[in-house]
Amino acid sequence: MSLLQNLRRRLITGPVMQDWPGLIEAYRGWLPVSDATPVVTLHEGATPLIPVPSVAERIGRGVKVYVKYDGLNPTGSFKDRGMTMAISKAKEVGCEAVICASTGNTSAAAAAYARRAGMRAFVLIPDGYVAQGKLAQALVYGAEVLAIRGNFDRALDIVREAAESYPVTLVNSVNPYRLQGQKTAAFEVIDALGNAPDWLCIPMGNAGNITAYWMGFQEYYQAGHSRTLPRMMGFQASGSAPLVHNTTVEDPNTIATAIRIGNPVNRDKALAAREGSNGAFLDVTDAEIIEAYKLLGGQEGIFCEPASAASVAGLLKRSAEVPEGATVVCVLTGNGLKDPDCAINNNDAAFHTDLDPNLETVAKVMGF
Ligand code: AN7
Repeated sequence: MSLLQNLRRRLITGPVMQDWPGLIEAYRGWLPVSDATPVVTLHEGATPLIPVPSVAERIGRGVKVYVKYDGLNPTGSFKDRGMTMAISKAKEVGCEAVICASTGNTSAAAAAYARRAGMRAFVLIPDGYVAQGKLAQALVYGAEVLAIRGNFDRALDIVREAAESYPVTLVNSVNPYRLQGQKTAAFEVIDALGNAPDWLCIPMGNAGNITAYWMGFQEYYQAGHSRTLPRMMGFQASGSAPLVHNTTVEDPNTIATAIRIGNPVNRDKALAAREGSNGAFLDVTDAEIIEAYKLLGGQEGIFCEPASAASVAGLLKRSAEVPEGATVVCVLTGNGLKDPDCAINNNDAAFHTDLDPNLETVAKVMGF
């Protein structure tokens, strides 16, 4: 039975998804693992590809738009895809501690998988710039959290040096196993659509994910699982857009703290993905990010974090260029629950407070 048939069988038999084994088992033949690799998994992957008609309607011309909702992974972001691989490979060689710098999601995923594997997890974060949900996760998952007076880029410099000097394995996306795991998201998109989309819209921070998707699309294409390759459309926040402007940003700033990164480590690979796919990079303002964030939440029932909404904001900004009848996939990299402060401060909800506790008052507010 081919891998694809095997996957389909998994998806249509028995209680829904009950036997999804996690992405290493599902895509074992495509990943650098062997029988000697102890698989550390939280059964990540197999996230849904959801149509978003309200976004498609804004573009018109028969364009179909889906979101790849990777915020439904076990720790709430796409980082789990890379971390199951990085931690499994670290465990394979007897590693006892891992370290990462993080704007939040990597730290949550590293902590969860490392602790599950019985390792210590050290995470360096920019003090005051990590969303509450992510910080809560790192603490609950048992990481040793070091908040520095400095931004993500500085934290990454430090952990790279630490990994050279001390017995700790670096699990940022400079670790090649991370991207290997993350490329499976592209496999899932093709498995779901039967072909690659015309456009793949994705937020960029360190640009590991765009690199991994491009790798995955190319591998499936070369194996004949897709007839086409997508254009890779990468988006950054205007206050933190080093790839868009081909520069380094000393003091990046955006409401989308996940992608508050001024000097992306995967810069060259991201540029190669853009070149190779005839893609494009563009920046979106915080206001545009929040508009897309509210549209997804309020019209589609899909709650993502602001960094993730950059993919939809970017698509809407470039909508005039989408070919008629095209299929577009926007990657929603993280769950909205990660950043409750952003949600509370950016919504158009009717939130009535301090009401008298009786039916009359409630009915009056309801307009009855
Ligand atoms: C929700 O957690 O860099 O371009 O330290 O959390 O692969 O870096 C997070 C990045 C997009 C950007 N969306 O991905 C970290 C971190 C969300 C993210 C990105 C991140 P890359």
